[in-house]
Amino acid sequence: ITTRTYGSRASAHPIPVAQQLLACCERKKTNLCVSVDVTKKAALLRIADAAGPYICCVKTHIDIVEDFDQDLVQQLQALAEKHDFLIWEDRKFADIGNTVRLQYSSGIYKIASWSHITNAHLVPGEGILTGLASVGQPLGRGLLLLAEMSAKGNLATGEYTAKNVEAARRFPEFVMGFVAMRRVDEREETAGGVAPGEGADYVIMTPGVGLDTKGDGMGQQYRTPDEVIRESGCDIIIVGRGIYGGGDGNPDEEIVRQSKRYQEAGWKAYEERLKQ
Ligand code: UP6
Repeated sequence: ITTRTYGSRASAHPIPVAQQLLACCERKKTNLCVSVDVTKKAALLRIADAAGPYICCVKTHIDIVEDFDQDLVQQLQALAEKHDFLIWEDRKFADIGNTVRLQYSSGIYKIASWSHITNAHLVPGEGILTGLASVGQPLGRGLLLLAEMSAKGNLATGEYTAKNVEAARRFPEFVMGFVAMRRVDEREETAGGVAPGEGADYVIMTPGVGLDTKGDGMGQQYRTPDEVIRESGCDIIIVGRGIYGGGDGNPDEEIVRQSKRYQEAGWKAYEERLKQ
């Protein structure tokens, strides 16, 4: 588990978007990414604006927004400027290289044109990375591989997780890290890992974070910021319903209150980790 600061990791990182993310964590003293899973444009923008001061990243599922338009993208980009955060479209690409190349660049959403970060499953093999990198790398985008998942009974374990780490090492200018539940890049249980401090520096971004509940009745499993950041060595906590509350979202005051609460808990866990 790394005890280096976000700031020192930012300056040494080879991928510009990872530098930006880590530098933003250091500057704003936050390792919180808010996941805004709402179906209305106005709700998405409202939540991103309210949470904005307390976060390093907004994660979207753009294909659930019923009234999506180009203006949503422009307004979200303006909020990212205003509040100093990055945008991650949680697209979870999972097709062959040629198909994902088109899904990433084209269609209604043109994800690569506005999303600093996106992510992919390695199920189709490394061709998916060749396809996505052909679009994203020239634009300075970064990719996360889903090496592990938070949901109960998920199949991203063991040898599959290790294969994700091995594949990432073959795309050092594009794969900036992993969605994972622990430091999968370090050699403990993972065959694909190396010893702490050796090899590339990956950003581990971790969903399934909540302070008030253990699950959602649909397989989601929640851990606390302390378990995720200090005990498991992950870098970024991703919080959705714990902040926006489900539906069209909590009122602004509640979003601000919860964002501050998770920011503080995540940062405290990080400071404790630095002392270990
Ligand atoms: N997400 C997970 N688990 C994973 C990968 N991604 O929960 O393994 C995503 C979900 C959702 C968010 O798609 O957008 O993280 C979690 O939301 P929640 O905090 O409301 O459960």
